Amino acid sequence: MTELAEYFEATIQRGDRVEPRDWMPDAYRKTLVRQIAQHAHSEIIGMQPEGAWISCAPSLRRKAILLAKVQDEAGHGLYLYSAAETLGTSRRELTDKLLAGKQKYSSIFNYPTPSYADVGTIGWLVDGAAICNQVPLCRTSFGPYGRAMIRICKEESFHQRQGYELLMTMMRGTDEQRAMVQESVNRFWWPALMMFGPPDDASPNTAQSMAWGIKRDTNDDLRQKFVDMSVPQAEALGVTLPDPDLKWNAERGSYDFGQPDWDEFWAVVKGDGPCNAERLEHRRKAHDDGAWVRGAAVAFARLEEEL
Ligand code: FAQ
Repeated sequence: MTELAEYFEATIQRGDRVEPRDWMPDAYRKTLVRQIAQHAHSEIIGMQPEGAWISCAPSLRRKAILLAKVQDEAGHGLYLYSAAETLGTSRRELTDKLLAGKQKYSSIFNYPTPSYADVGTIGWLVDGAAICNQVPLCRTSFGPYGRAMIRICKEESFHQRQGYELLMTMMRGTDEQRAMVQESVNRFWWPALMMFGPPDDASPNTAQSMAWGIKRDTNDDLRQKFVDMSVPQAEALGVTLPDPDLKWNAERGSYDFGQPDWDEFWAVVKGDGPCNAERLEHRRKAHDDGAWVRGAAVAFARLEEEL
């Protein structure tokens, strides 16, 4: 092992951060770019399902909250693309790969949002799952990624609370509103569990990512934590979770629960989900429509250099 590789290993073992100018194995860099890019793309594509409700929000207050949340997601995408740039990959390169279907984004954003209650359910369950997954990532071994996560997690907490508060308000409303919430939770529960990735024994990346301190917990451990956290919240809300196998296991001090449909998960990840084509098409159009802005920014930068 070279001196540089030994220094890298020692940094990881001490639990210290690896910084952009430090030597790192190519595979470590590649894994980070893969995970950070997928995460950034998820934030940007993730603006679409809720963004569709901004113009139809039922009050000015709800509209202002939703607008702020969706803008936050754009900001999260930018922090993450910036973190990836410190590893030597440009945002342009990553965006091109996303648009060419060569890089992934979270499966959850390939599900439709036909009901206004979905805005609340996404906040509660999707942001809730995101927090569960991302709080440990604040301690990830790569400095810029961990620091971006700290800021993102603070905002995700607000997102989760606004979703839960929206659902709570609907649950205090009419029978029809309560039915809307339950229907939405029924659709989003299993896809939310899928956000943590495949079961550990079908996860090719977990072992190495844990050894490098990129991931701090396994997919199954985080999924369990999310279930344990969500069940009392569902009870307080007055909704049922659509899993007949869900029950408290006193011995383990955790809930037992059923498995999501993993065939559906892989189909969605491979591009065959209900909204994959629509999400990418929308993103491509937004990218093309924004070409003049990027062109103007480059022209302005050149002009400044000349002055
Ligand atoms: N969807 O070996 P593993 C948000 C892929 S939160 C799609 O277990 P890994 C906030 C995986 O990439 C959502 N693909 O992989 C928000 C790999 O494929 P590859 C984003 C998935 O990386 C809320 C293959 O399967 N959060 O956006 C998924 O060790 C509301 C094998 O899997 C993050 O990205 C999936 N669910 O673990 C925004 C968090 N799961 O690349 C708007 C950071 C797995 O080898 C509104 N990422 N795959 O071809 C992570 O923690 C990890 O990357 C995991 C996957 C846990 C997602």
